[in-house]
Amino acid sequence: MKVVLTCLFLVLYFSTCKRDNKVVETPVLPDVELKSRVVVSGLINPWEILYGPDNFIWFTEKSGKISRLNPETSQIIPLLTINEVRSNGEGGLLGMILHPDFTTNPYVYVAYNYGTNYKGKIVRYTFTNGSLGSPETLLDQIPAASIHNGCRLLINENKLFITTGDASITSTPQDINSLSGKILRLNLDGTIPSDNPFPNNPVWSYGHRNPQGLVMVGSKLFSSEHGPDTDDEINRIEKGRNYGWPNIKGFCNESSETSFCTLNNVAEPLINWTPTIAPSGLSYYNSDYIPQLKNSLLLALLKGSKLMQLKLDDSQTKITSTKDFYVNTYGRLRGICQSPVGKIYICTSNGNNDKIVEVSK
Ligand SMILES: [Ca+2]
Repeated sequence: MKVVLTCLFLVLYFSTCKRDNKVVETPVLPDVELKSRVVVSGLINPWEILYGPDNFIWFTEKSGKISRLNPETSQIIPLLTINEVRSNGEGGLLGMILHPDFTTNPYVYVAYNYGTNYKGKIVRYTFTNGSLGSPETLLDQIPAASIHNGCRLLINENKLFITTGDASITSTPQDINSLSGKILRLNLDGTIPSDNPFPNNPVWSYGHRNPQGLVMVGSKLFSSEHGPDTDDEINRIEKGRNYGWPNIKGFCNESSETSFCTLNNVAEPLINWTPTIAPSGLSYYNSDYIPQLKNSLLLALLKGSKLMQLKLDDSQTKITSTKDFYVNTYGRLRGICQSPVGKIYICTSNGNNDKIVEVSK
């Protein structure tokens, strides 16, 4: 009895009590209290925010502007306006990523829409003496439209991943010879990696509608994706897999879906949402700074107008719980990034007086 009581007592402080009464060393810490602070306001449709190695937040605005923000002083340093960008509905200057070895390779990769026949392209700029120049186009002629342009960028192991939407033409995501409705993978010079799933083809996965979030967790790639009137999704992206759009929405759970799913080995989402919430920016939090967020995906929601925590299991293959933050506090949220310390930054997408907000403790 005494042993049992001792164990129960310890459970109040520690997550697990082993059968031999030795305590496993995972303390259940109380949640730290979070506070949020508007770092800057008055922006118009910021889309991507990145925490740079210079301790500035680099961000795009859909109209074509790239800027750096000092999160301590709120000073904005404009870097470049890309005159070629044409903002049209959801399209414009969208994704951006910095080279992972930025000090030795000061390259900035951006995704934007342009031209009267409206296309998307991926361009690499070089950052020298405080300004961006020497644009090199790495990929061009990505179908674009006023809706569903994807454009989230990610670099992992010297490969550039690019999400593309269906650009409102639903016949293209199942066509591996079209650049739309895909997650693409390129070498950092724009060439096609020899180990891509389809020879001489930038397609890494297909059957996507409009993925707008992309993050690597260890060796696993996750994306967020806008569904139609139902079935927003989080997917684990695997080489060469078909994610079903437009034949499949969400899980392979309708009688009309099962044969397509079987024939095409369709990958099902980890989680889906109906009614839809419009998921966009996605990050992975594993810092000790905010312990209750460790091993979680963090998701910026547009329609849902909140920040969502998606807690992962230890193997990072399942979402075990979700929790909402800042519901209707800042409006629609588009992008998310983190500082090395573990502070979180989110940007709003309300179309006027947009903000970059810091979440700290
Ligand atoms: Ca379904």
